[in-house]
Amino acid sequence: MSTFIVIPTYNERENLPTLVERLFALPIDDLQLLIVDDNSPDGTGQLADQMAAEQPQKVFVLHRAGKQGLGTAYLQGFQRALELGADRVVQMDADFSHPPEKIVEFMKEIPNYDLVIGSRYIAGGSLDESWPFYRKLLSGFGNFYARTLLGGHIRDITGGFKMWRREALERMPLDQVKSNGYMFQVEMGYLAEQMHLRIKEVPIYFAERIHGQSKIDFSIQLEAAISVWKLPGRYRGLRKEMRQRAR
Ligand SMILES: Nc1nc2c(ncn2[C@@H]2O[C@H](COP(=O)(O)OP(=O)(O)O)[C@@H](O)[C@H]2O)c(=O)[nH]1
Ligand SMILES: [Mg+2]
Repeated sequence: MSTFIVIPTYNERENLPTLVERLFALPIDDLQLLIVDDNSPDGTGQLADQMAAEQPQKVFVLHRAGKQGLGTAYLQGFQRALELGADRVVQMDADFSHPPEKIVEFMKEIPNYDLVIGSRYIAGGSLDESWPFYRKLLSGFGNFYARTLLGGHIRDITGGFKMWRREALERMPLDQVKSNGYMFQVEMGYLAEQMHLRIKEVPIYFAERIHGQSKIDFSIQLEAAISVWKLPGRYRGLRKEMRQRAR
């Protein structure tokens, strides 16, 4: 069984080597990495190429011409991982906010689910202790806002640490997914529920990055807040189709 971890990177030179080391130290057979780099000015892409040259069966790199956003990085990464034969696909950030060791727990759950989500908003999950109150509030509110507007059961709808079963990703209408940034996570979660995927949330501690800087700015958050409203309308056809199939 092949497990692929898709890691989008933009200026993650200081994080990538340690992350790769930690991932390959996990007790998971047949683990492969796909790094999706957007021509990072700090040379992350070349660093990834070096790693791929050292372990050509285990590390793959997808280069894109410039910074094109997290959503399309994942969509192209998922497609490539499936082409390369992935049975399971993990999505995670490169900055250690998503604890690599949790993937072992995801592996235990995935035989019984289509999608496993690392969740900050279920019992046992939490945000970095050093975050100021307003930041926790903003994150919690954003998540609550999206969940309330969209309905559904996923507690951490804005989170980006997930494991997908191959068949589930293949069933998802990925060609219709339009959002980038935070909204990408929301759209994928919403779609997973509309497709009636079996979803499991596992608690995680979301740590603040130590090296490098966040690439997500206020405009991306604002875009997310507005476009949540548009999602149900955009997928009206899909929801109808799913209702008809259920009959
Ligand atoms: N390839 C690619 N990666 C990106 C882009 N934007 C962010 N990332 C990566 O996506 C992950 C999450 O981004 P980050 O800035 O940490 O978001 P935050 O944790 O919400 O502040 C990191 O691994 C980033 O390097 C992008 O436009 N292209
Ligand atoms: Mg981050």
